[in-house]
Amino acid sequence: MEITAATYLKSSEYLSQCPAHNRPEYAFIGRSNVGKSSLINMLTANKKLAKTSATPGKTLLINHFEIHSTPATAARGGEATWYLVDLPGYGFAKRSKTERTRLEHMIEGYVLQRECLTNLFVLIDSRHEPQAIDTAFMRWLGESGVPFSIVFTKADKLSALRLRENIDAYLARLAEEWDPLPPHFVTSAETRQGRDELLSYIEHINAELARPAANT
Ligand SMILES: Nc1nc2c(ncn2[C@@H]2O[C@H](COP(=O)(O)OP(=O)(O)OP(=O)(O)O)[C@@H](O)[C@H]2O)c(=O)[nH]1
Ligand SMILES: [Mg+2]
Repeated sequence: MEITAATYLKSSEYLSQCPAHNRPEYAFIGRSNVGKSSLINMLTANKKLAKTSATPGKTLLINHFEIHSTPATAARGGEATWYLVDLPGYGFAKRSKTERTRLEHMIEGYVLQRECLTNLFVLIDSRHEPQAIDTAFMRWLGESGVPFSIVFTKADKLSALRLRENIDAYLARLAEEWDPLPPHFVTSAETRQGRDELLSYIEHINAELARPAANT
């Protein structure tokens, strides 16, 4: 799939302010600073689309981007329009209790009630061991029936060997709880590793949703 246009649409504090839910929507979530905004920029090949920062806590609203794409081959269907959503990070200790609660409610309302949310990508820093905040979040998604996939980020910060070891260890830990494991991707916003895989995953889901049978 080729992205032909990617534009910022709007930032919302409440679900009711989000754009009309008439498109497939893919949202990015994870701890503060894990690389959500950078990944959106990497996928759309536009470094300025989503605001990134070396300081955690940059994204504070639900940010919608409208994406237009064309299929890799004609066999894969026609042009598509869909949304990418950049969400605030969770688990940033330096926020006030009031702000943390506000963000938690915002994220929870969005994740549970956004009707067109097709898939949530849960981002995990590939350098880190499993953290309770992430595994508990994924457990909650499973219990709530929210479809999600895992995206390991910042792969460029590790040697190929360490990367493989870390991801295998992470997946082994998840396998204690999940069968089958959620789909997973290994990415780097620096080297663009994982871009083709993520885009074809999205393309595949978009094509499934566009099939006439899905509309009846
Ligand atoms: N080396 C490397 N750095 C990355 C990568 N992805 C993100 N970063 C850096 O990590 C920092 C945080 O990136 P953001 O994309 O702003 O992270 P975020 O998850 O959107 O953060 P919040 O909005 O604060 O929750 C920035 O300094 C990025 O340049 C990556 O794949 N490789
Ligand atoms: Mg961000």
